[in-house]
Amino acid sequence: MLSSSQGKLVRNGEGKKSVIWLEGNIASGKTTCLEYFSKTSDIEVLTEPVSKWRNVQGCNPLGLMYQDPSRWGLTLQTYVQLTMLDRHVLPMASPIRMMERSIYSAKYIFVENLYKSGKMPEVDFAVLSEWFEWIVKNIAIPVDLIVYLQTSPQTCYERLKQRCREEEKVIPLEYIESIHNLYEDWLIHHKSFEVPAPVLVMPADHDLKKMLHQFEENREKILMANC
Ligand code: DCP
Repeated sequence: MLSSSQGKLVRNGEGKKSVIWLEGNIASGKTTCLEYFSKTSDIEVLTEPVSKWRNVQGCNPLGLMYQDPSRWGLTLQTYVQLTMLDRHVLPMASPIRMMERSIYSAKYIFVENLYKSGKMPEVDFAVLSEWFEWIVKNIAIPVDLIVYLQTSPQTCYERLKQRCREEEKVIPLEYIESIHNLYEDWLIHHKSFEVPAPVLVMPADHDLKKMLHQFEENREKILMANC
């Protein structure tokens, strides 16, 4: 049994741990949500290793991928797969872990998008797919709840333009729409791939104030994922 009040978590029941994945489109507000829950004691928050994707030994695979996806998509996504796996297997430091995205969305959303849009050669897709299948078959990737920040592509596009991350300046609305459709097919319509845990859908087009209110409203549901 677990209860929480004013950011303090009270957990009864020995040794039960829970893992929550926070999923959503580019610029859907994942960072804000993670920041919010990071203030709760007994939760560890793992952000997406974007800084590594922008700088691996002095190279920027994220930037290269946006410049020339056909050439660099495999490079970026191989590194994403490695860095996400590294996050998944990290021993848990708290009873609850909330992590930004997962090795699953890396494959089911981003790799799939590159391939489906004709920007990833078949051989690259095949190699990444075999790597992914091997990993999920042989390595335990725990998850108890998926929180999906559901946005409209237009909202994400506006937020993306506002935050002005250098590499992302070339992203068109159509790219955000494709990512949105893949997420919806996966987590809402259950039309594409296996969904490895129950999904909590949180509408996320709202302004900051309303989003913070919604996080608070859903606090118990999220933190009790495994109870
Ligand atoms: N990305 C990618 N392939 C993946 C995962 C992410 O190409 N498998 C890209 C999309 C973005 C960048 O990495 O350009 C970072 O992802 P987000 O924008 O979703 O991460 P943020 O931390 O910026 O999310 P948010 O704005 O929701 O807080």
